[in-house]
This record gives sequence, structure tokens and C-alpha cells, in this order.
Amino acid sequence: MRVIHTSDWHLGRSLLGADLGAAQADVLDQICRLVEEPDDGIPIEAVLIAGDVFDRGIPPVEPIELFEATLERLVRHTHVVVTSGNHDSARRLGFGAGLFRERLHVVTDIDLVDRPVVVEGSDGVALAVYGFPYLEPEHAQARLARGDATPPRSHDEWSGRRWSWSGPTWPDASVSVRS
Ligand SMILES: [Mn+2]
Repeated sequence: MRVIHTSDWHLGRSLLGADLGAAQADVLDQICRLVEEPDDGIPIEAVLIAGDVFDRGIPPVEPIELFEATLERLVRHTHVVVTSGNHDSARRLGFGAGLFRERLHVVTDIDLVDRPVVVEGSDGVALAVYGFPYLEPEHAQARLARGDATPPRSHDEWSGRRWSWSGPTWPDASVSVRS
């Protein structure tokens, strides 16, 4: 089972006034080509994008188009699992998550983190991927607070609280799980 684990694309970012769009497009093209034609012929079964897809919660049009075009190329060949980071707007990045089928999985909803995306590898191995979005404390509180007088004040505290309610569920109890 081979996967690419990546994060922090920060699409839309500029550096000291320089637009990074062309460089970012080049990197994403390289990732797509790795997936489209792996050098050794061993397929890449999933691409994991662990947050900060965009540099801002409301990105400009160009980075949105680059992201969309990249996803279109990747899902022709592999599964893609996306979560939101602290630079993303979880709600905006998660738009359409419930509509996507087959190979695109966008995990930005904190209620769903205990359910894995299961990828069946061509080698017979099944991979369970648990995407965990960044929990912006204010939003997490609005979504998750349950009458707590002293709610958590950070992502780490909120993630601990979230897991205390329900931990990862395994897709099949008969599957042996390695982490
Ligand atoms: Mn980042």
C-alpha cells in the first residue's frame, strides 16, 4: 500500500509580494504526474492532504481553480482525502463533501472524524484514514460545547475532548489494524 501524505499547500499565498501561483502549480503538477505514472509502476492508492489547502479562508479564484483541476487529475487514478487546517475555512472547504462520491473524500466536519475513509489497495491491504480538521476554538465551541462552564481553548484541548466522546470506529472488527 503506497500513499502520498502531504499538507500545507497554502494555495493563494504570496511571499514578499511575489505570487507563488506558478511554483505551486508546478509542484501540484509533479504530484499529479507521480500518481499518473509512478516510476516503478507501483500504484499510489491515496493522496492525503492534511490541511491548509488554501492560505486563506476565502481564497481568490485562481487557487480554487488550481485545486479543482488538481483534484480532477488525481481522482482519475487514486483516492484523495482532504482535511482543513487553521488557514482554511472548514465550512467552505467542506462544501459539497456529502455530494462527492467514489474517490474524493473531504473531511471537515468534526462530527464525522470517528468514521474512516477506507481505501482498498490493489495489494489486498485495506487502509483506514481518519481525517481530523483543525478545530478553531471559537467555532468548535459553537458546534461542540455541551454546557461546559470552562470549554477548551485550543485545538489540542478540543481534539482531546472530541475523542473523549467517541473514538475511532473500525470499519470491520475482523480486520487487523496497524498504526
Ligand atoms: Mn500551514
